[in-house]
Amino acid sequence: MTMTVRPRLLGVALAVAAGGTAAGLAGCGDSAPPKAPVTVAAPTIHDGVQVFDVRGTTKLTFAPSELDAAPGRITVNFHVDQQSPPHDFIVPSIAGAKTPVVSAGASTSVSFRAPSAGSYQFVCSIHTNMQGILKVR
Ligand SMILES: [Cu+2]
Repeated sequence: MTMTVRPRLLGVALAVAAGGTAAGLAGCGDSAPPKAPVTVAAPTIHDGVQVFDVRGTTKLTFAPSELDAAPGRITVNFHVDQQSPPHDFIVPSIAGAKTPVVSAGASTSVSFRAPSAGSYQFVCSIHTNMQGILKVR
């Protein structure tokens, strides 16, 4: 009898230990690249144009990093934070959705037409891990 009880107890103990280890590793052992928390923005509408204010940050992120839009005209007002490296804002799959490189403390804007529904990645051409998503619904 004790021969069957002991392995069970041992098994439970190992399961708990393994679970604890897995949970402990989940935070830093994930295979996905490190990402800033996703911040989602809805546009303000000016004369039928969807306007988003997007910042390039000192941490090499876009803020917000997700833009929720409908098909149609979009303007992105792009500002680069003080003390930040220069950034640009580019949606590679949408023609004309590209700003010049902007220095710390400066701003620019770009207007383009959001195509049909879908998810369109935007990037900074200087910092390859600096990405966001334009969601067109
Ligand atoms: Cu950048």
